[in-house]
Amino acid sequence: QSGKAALNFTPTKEDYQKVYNKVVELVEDAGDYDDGSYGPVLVRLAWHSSGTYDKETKTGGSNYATMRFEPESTHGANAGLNVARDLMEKVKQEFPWISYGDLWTLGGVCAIQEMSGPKIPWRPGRIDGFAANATPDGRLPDATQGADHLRNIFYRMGFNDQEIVALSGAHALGRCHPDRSGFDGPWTFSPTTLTNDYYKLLFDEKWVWKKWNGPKQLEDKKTRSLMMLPTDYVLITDKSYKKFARAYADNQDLFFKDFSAAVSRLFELGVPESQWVTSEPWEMKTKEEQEA
Ligand code: CCH
Repeated sequence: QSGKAALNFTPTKEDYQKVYNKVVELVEDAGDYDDGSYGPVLVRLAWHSSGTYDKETKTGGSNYATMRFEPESTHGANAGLNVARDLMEKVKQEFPWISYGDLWTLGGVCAIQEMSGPKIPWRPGRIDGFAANATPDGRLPDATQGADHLRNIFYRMGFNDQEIVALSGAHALGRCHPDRSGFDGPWTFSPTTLTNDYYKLLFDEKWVWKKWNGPKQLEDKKTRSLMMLPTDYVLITDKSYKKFARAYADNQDLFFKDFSAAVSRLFELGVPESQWVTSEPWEMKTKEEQEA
């Protein structure tokens, strides 16, 4: 579409499905990047663009996609997310009518679903904002801290302990990069497939502090190839978190159900009700379902 056509165009669910399908194409075309997929870093972009929300002041969240602007783009927590933003820019060029907030969250939904995760109900309606809509640094969690810090951060977004534990299961995906966060390594042996292995490994492996010059992180004693952040480890040391972590370790269906609900809500944080184009979120089709 030309820029002019884009202005007069009211996209339908089918148009958003086309955007989804374009993301699938790009995610799979990752070559040697990380574990052969851009999926995990797209999930992280969607999460970091949403997780700045503060329910008291109703600031932050996915509405305005303010991570496009400095200084938010250079906030320490967002290091490396330029990879994901640049990838999404290729989608934006083909579908200029979509807002960045819708694009980034739909990218996260697509990545989760295509990496064997549950359906994440999603709907469009976010609008592009300005640098002035950005929130100050420090709203995203700090991996070196503990259980209370996680509560402070996630309660501010409006989540409870169960949802904190469910959302953390995203760390079944992807890895830490020394040149981004300083931490190193993946959480699971299958970082491009969503499973409940993150919880299982937390309980089943013996976790010891890694001896190195980097930031404090744990490694599994047996293979020393997996990692946990201090904030991951509190999910089995804090009594309230542990109960939910155990339930998710024992039941992947339960994890998927709760993860889907919590992520769907996460990606909607900060969007005024009046902006949604539909009252009921949609389930976008996976590539596999469309081929069937
Ligand atoms: Fe996370 N995450 N995350 N995380 N995260 C990192 C990577 C990923 C924390 C810290 C880190 C969530 C919650 C938390 C993903 C999704 C979610 C990294 C490594 C750190 C550090 C970054 C790097 O070096 O590239 C902390 C602390 C919390 C506290 O709760 C939540 C919630 C989600 C999504 C729902 C994903 C996916 C990655 C992998 C990214 C990649 O590039 O592989």
